[in-house]
Amino acid sequence: MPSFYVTTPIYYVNAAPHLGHAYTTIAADVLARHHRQRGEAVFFLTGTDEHGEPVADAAHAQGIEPQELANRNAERFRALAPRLGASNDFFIRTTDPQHMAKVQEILSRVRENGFVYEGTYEGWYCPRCADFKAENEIEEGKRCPIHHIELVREQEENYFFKLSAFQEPLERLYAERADFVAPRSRYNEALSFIRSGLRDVPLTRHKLTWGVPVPWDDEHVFYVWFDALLNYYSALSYAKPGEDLTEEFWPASYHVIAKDILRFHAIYWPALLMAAGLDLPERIFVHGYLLMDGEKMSKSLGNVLDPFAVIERFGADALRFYLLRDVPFGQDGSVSTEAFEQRYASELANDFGNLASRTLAMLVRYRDGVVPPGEPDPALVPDFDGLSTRVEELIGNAELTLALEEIWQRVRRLNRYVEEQAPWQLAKDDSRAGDLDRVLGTLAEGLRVITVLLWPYLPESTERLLDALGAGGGALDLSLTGATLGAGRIGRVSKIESLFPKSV
Ligand code: ME8
Repeated sequence: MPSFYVTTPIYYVNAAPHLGHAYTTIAADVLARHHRQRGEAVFFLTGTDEHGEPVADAAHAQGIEPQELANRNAERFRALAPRLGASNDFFIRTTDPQHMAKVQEILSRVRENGFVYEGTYEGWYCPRCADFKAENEIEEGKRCPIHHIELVREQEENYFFKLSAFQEPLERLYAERADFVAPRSRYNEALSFIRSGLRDVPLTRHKLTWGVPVPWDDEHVFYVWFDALLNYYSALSYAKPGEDLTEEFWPASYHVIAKDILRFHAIYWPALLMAAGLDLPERIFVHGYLLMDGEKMSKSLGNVLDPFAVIERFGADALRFYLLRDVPFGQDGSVSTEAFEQRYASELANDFGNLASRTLAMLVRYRDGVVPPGEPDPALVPDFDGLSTRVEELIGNAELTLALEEIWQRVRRLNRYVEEQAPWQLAKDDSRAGDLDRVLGTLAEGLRVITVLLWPYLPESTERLLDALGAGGGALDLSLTGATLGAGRIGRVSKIESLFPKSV
């Protein structure tokens, strides 16, 4: 069985989760579910990044220890995943002792392999990003381009990672693997950063104590980014008690991230893996920012929209749908409650919810819930031809929004089919019973196909719908191979409560 390993970034626990975190977790979950539908063995990882300055500073500002703040906020992130409908197989915390031991092991190996040396670092540092800024990134007034706060001039004795040794190997990697980073614009951005010349970077911090101790020098902890990146590797060794999943799932298939952390994932990470003699991930999928009033939403900027509140009122599926439908995956996009409510009413409640409830209601009213056997209507067959293959191709290229649009066109096509065929008219005329059979059978089958294809996006409501479509017993097949018109065998259906009620 082919294996598929997908990750989200591990989120900083300096504050509670917000919609931006929810967005990445949802996107990664769509990929995980889609690959399960392909029949692959899937491992889906998310978690929290708990060391480093952003967390230590936030804790001290509240007068508590970093571990206490980490414990409190890690629980919030852990609880968010299932509320979003995310099907992660494990939740990693970088304060897990197994992770910390693995970081020490791998980074010691990097040193043994000759890629670590001692030196003095001097440069501009943003404590919120936990990142040293290159001269050409710095905003007017020596400010951070993301947080707009003043940068700190840092000078300290450090151990360095010889990133510069990977200039050529990275250029080769990018030349050989044109899809290593997607979309293409991000690939180009990473490549031009490499070509501008790579400088060595600090591997450890001297002044900080909140981090993984450096085994060969107890006055240092590892720089949080190296600790954090290694989560993708360490998790496999202890996620399943008594078993090591590394062999089965390493290297990772996809790392899903936003563009803010591109450099770490597209440059530092492959370089670090090469230095440790480990295989590189297949691809890095980079999405844009969710924007409110044109600014990136972030904990430190304070302009956040609470995903828990949205889910409370409209359900996780509505949030998943809105984010992947309204913001083209890979680009920045504004989010607003108005746009959310508009999509909810016109697309979820009207297009999809109505199609589902009226199809099932007509089957119950006119045929006692029994789906008439027979071939699907030739009038509709061409519109569904090649659909699941197309969806597979698009999702395979991280085109999550385009894939959803392909499916949605069929939702609309089925609604038009209902209007064109007017089953309520056919039902008035006994001589047209055969036509009514064909229309109802085709609708049931069309609804089944789009429900299977929508499952990664709307897991909760599609599972309810599949239950109603499979009311005759025997779970309906969720696999992609069954997602073609005429492939399914629906026996009996039952009515359902509205999937997306209009008044919530
Ligand atoms: O960077 N729009 O953690 P973080 C879209 N710990 N996505 C957003 C977003 C927004 N406005 N805001 C956040 C870190 N995200 C490190 C990562 S990984 C080894 C270590 C999402 O809490 C997006 O995925 O700042 C972004 O890359 C991530 O949260 C940053 O989360």
